[in-house]
Amino acid sequence: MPVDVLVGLQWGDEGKGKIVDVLAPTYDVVARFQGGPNAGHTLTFGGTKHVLHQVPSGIFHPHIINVVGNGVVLDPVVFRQELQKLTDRGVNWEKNLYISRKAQLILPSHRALDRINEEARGGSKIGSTLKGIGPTYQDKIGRTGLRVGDILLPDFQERYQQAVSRHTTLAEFHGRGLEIEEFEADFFSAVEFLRTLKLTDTEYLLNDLLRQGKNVLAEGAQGSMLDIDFGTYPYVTSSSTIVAGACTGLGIAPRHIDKVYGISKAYCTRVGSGPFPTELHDAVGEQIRQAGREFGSTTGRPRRCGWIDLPALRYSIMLNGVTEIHLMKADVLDEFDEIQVCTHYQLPNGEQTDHLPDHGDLEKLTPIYKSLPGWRTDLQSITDPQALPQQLKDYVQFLEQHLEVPVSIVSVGPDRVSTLHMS
Ligand code: 2SA
Ligand code: MG
Repeated sequence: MPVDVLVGLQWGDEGKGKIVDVLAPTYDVVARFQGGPNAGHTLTFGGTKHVLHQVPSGIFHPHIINVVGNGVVLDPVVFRQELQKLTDRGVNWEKNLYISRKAQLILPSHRALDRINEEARGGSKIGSTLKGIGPTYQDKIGRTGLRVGDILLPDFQERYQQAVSRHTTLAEFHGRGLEIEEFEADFFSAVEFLRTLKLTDTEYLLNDLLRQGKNVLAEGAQGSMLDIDFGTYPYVTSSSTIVAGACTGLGIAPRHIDKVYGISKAYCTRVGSGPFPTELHDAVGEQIRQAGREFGSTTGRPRRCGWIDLPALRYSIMLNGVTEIHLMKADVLDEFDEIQVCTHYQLPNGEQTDHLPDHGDLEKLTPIYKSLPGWRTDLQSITDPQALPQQLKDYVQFLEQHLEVPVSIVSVGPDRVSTLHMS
């Protein structure tokens, strides 16, 4: 039985949480394979908005097994808070939540280092969420990390102290102290809580479930343009956000993968620093930000806004082998007379290209736009795809032609019900 993978095609915040929630009823398992508390997946149903950071977005469906995979970096303090919030809302997650013993632990000192590293970068900050993501993955790859399973060992405390000593040295390199004492009691009480959860070898769990014929949805976080290899390096996150990351981040073989859902907004946003060719610094960008409520769901930072970027999308689609596109937040463009689509870039020497140059050169590009008529219709009230305005249908068709992948879902509002399945 297959694993379908859902990935963001842009710089994150494409609406992945909503789509996982909509697709979840047809899956038995939802699994997170990378990232950690930097993610903010927003789900809206029954008039209430829920934001998840580390808990997989299948958690609201009682029949779904939710897995935090080995590729994830887990902050026990944030995790406990999230689960407490779910309990307060009456969500019964205890039975259905499994955590990989191989997932990496985010320590208070990782969070401190994230801040120290960012401050040391001066004018070239990554725009990190300051959740400790980079330093934790650094320790993982450097083979010095602590894993979730380590909290069960009798010498966990010693291992923790060793890590803190190393981190203290790194902080001293920047002339700084870690200043984590006030967070440690909370960390250790969250670790106690984590011990009571289902910590397991989730690669066995997932492969057993696949053998039993269960369907798995792998839920990506951030976006393909933030991928550690293929994103706008170094302005990226520290994990493999593309489909390949689902194999290493869950322990499932590529041959199990079937559908790849590529999630894109009808426009484009980015939070944090780094190149963004179609960014709008004008009133139009501000109008998109206000209409789309484009503020970080983890940090509250205003997101940078711009038009949809087809060369960047084609790149993401290629890397992920996307089989269908879900076009999100179309309703945000309701008020525009014209919708711009970037089809190519112009290089400083006047040449045109539809390839993505490396990040330094990306900053020197001029996007070339094709203008399409806007629909000037309130989309949120539409529930039948046939009833969509012709201009939006034309927009979707234009995207399909240029991206060579069908758009199977158009989302016209945050609620579960505002999800139109195109045939
Ligand atoms: P980090 O913290 O090391 O992963 O940051 C590195 C870069 O990755 C970006 N990044 C994100 N971009 C969009 N959305 C993310 N999740 C939150 C959300 C972000 C928020 O859903 O809104 O609330 O601000 C996310 N996580 C990481 C980050 O901006 C850096 O550019
Ligand atoms: Mg988000």
